[in-house]
Amino acid sequence: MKTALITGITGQDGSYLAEHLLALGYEVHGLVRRVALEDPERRFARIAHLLDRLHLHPASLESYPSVFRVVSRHEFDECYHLAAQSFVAESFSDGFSTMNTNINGTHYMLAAFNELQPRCRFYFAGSSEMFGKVRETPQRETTPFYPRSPYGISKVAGFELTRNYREAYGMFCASGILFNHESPRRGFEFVTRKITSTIARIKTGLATELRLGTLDARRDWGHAKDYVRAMHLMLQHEQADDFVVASGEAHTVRELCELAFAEVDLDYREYVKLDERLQRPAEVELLVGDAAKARRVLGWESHYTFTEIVREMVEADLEAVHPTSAKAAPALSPRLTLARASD
Ligand code: F7E
Repeated sequence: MKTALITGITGQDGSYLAEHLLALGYEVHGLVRRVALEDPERRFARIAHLLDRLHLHPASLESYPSVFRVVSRHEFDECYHLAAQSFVAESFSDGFSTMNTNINGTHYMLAAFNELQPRCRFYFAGSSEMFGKVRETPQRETTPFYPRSPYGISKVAGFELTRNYREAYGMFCASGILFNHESPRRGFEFVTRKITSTIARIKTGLATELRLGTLDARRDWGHAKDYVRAMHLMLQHEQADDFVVASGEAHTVRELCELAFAEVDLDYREYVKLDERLQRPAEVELLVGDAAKARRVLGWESHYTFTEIVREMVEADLEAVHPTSAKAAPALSPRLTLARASD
């Protein structure tokens, strides 16, 4: 049985990856912030159904000693470093925190593993935001980076740190350059979930409009479930390498609105209002990836289409606002394997 450590296990990707690895027979550990342990109902909502099968360890990506402690006490075959401040707009408001968490946090993880478990395979969550003001279309592994936000800059730094540990110390370090990936577990601040959750509120009379910063930005949207399988495949490959993971299709925010509103027989033009306060100081106009290398080398393929993702998200948000079936909230298991307070 392999053992994996996931940072960011309470997030969208972390929760799907934990499910995937458990299904493959892994022993799954997660790093969680102490504040999350104090508020498990809310903070562990995405992993509530898995809690009695996970090993969670309190640590902060802002504290090297706390990361070092966890890595010194447990042996891991694979580490998936997903934790980050991942909201691009927020990185303009507080670039310093984004840089601190995303760059130093990655460096702490790499340094701790290099010191204590250099044979552990390491995955870094890179991002299409590293391409920013794109130099070529579609973007592939060889496309030069031109980040347009503190978030994008922090991911370029994390990517370069990861590559440097691979080249300098011979560690198995791989980066996924993942394009936007969504699901019903997406945070409400991201545009897909903002749209689908607001549609559910409009449909049930709880909201009357949807305010957005732009309708013209184009993104390559895939499903998070498909993308976590690519993360795992990267660490099974014989050689550490970097891979673009994308659907290869670009859609505008306008098309996303049109499709999502049409799911509930509404016309987006009657509800969507442009609000310049939601515009970013520097927008990334177009991202669309070429995942040919991941398909060819890893045998990765995606299962969900853009329409299926949008439909699933609208349906899930409608169900959340107005449940048709009385589903009991999963109770937190008393068997939750929490590391000791001193861990
Ligand atoms: O924005 C536009 C916005 O916040 C998508 C993160 O996972 O993917 C994500 O980054 C687009 C942008 O995601 C609103 O300006 C318009 O052009 O959903 P988003 P993102 O910034 O692309 C990458 C790959 C990551 O790595 C990131 O961590 O939609 N947009 N109006 C808006 N976006 C938001 N959030 N809210 C609006 O009102």
